[in-house]
Amino acid sequence: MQVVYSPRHLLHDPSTEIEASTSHSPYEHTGRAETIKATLSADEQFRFREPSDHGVAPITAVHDEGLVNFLSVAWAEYQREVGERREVVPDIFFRRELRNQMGAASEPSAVSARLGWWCFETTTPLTQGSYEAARAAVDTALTATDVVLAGERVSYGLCRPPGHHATRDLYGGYCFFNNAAIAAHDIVSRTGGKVTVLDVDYHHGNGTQEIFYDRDDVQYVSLHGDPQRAYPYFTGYADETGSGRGRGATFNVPLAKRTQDDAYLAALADCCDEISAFGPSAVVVSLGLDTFITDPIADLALSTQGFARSGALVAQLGLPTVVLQEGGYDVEALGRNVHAWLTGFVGAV
Ligand code: SP5
Ligand code: ZN
Repeated sequence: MQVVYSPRHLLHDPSTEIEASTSHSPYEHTGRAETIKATLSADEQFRFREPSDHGVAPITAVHDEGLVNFLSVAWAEYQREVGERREVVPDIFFRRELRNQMGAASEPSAVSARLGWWCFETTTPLTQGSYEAARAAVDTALTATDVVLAGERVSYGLCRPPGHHATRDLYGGYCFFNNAAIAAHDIVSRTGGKVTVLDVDYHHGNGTQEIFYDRDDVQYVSLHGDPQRAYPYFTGYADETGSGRGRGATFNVPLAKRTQDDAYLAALADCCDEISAFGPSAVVVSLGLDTFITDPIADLALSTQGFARSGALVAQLGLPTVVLQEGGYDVEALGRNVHAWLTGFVGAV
């Protein structure tokens, strides 16, 4: 299997995360991608390559150009306007209700205001190299897509930072650009075929869902911790099924605390039935391993063997598959869990 990896992910190197009313070392850090790289490198069936530059056009095909432009200048602008900081986090968020009865808002010019305009939460600090790393993650996803469109059955893009929380015009949830959505849209625009994004990260991929919510050419299917108790809280409910032409092309399965392998695999089998009924020509998997039993920020209870079974079940769809890295924060187990999922897939082909 081809693995796409870029050392440029190291340029996104935050030292803090503001979460649960504390400032602590970040769950999403460089060591995550490095441990996955080390584990897969030790198995000769994984062949590594670096991504090629795909430019900005595939990004602005799914994201607001304003978000891309902002991220490209925000860190430097903050250093000039506010002061020298290692990393930059919003201290205000725009909410529509601030202007009730006062007409629409528009983007202000102050960088502090612009942060709150383009970001939705506090756990995604911008560092000096974050934009370059986020661009590399997109190139990683698009290069993995190229591998599959060239005829390989499956490829793996070791994307970092992850992507599925980034909406058309907001970043957050450790995500800047929505790598999976960009890849899915790229497949549709290059092949004309329908695509499914299957999201197995613990967290609902609110960004991917939003980007495709009204479209009938990209299906979004997700299993995740019930948003009644789990981040991102405001999306991922079972009654969110799409709108307009996209009605019926979104499928959410909220899961109970401590869900184990057998129950998870049964839910995943239902998802695979939905995918087969949609009839896509390719699948993009948002692969999060934060469903693992000892993940520090989640509460499901999958085992490493459960990941192997998940990969095998997805392979049984019989479709060209681009697997892209999302979350997974038990770093000690992360490499072997990714390895289990991918070898589970290959073993079932
Ligand atoms: C890509 C991805 O997995 N993003 C996840 C972002 C989640 N960030 C906030 C998590 C809040 C978790 N709070 C639980 C505290 C346990 N100590
Ligand atoms: Zn996650």
